[in-house]
Amino acid sequence: QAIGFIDSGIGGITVVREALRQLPNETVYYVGDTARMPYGPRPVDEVIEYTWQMVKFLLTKNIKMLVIACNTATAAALPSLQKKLAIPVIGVIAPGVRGALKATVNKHIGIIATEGTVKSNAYVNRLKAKNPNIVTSQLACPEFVKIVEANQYATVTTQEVVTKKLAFFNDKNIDTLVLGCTHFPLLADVIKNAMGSQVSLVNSGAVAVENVSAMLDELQLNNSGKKSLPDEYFTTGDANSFKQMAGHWLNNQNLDV
Ligand code: DGN
Repeated sequence: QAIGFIDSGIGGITVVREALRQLPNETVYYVGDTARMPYGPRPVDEVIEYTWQMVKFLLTKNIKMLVIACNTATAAALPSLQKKLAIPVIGVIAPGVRGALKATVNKHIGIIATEGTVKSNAYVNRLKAKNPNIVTSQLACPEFVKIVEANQYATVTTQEVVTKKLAFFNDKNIDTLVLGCTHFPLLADVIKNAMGSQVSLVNSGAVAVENVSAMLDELQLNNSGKKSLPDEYFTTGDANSFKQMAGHWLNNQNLDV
């Protein structure tokens, strides 16, 4: 049986990249709702509805575990999914919070995410619940999602846009920045250049895959032999451009889209 991954578009591929690295025996089924992205500006009810549509599709393919590889969908739909599904469901926000608490020394943490995730206050509430002394500053960066989906992640203009936007944090004294949108690890180099080497970047997807791994062990759901089913990728948008972009981020694999 495969592990299902869902995102509004290409961003969840950053989580899949970690899964393929950390869990090479496991089969990945991925759905990217590229035709209806971005989810960030959409009302919560709509995000919940679209998320359920992707989940229902994956359930017909008999997945054994679900990873919501999208912060916006995690903030909106994780509780209802966990309540109603019989399989384990893992989101990316709680892992991102843990990663940030582990990384920070001065307790000043920045969060960049979509409008939906920022509005939900999911990161801020969870960070404060774990440690009331944490100081947070969050910034919605919807334009970063567009840059990634347009495959513009390494241009000079992108660096300019990102540096200008992240100047917001110049007077915030943060030592840790949570990439609170799964699209953002694809801009990690550009974000690093903008923030400077003294700020640690937290990739919540990478921490989420550590969770998946632990849960597979605990529930004895590991695929112990070699991968027995091929990975499969699905998009509601253009299959060719998805194949090209996702393939690029997954070490030039020729993906079955
Ligand atoms: N990748 C998604 C996230 O992590 O929030 C959102 C991207 C989007 O739809 N705006």
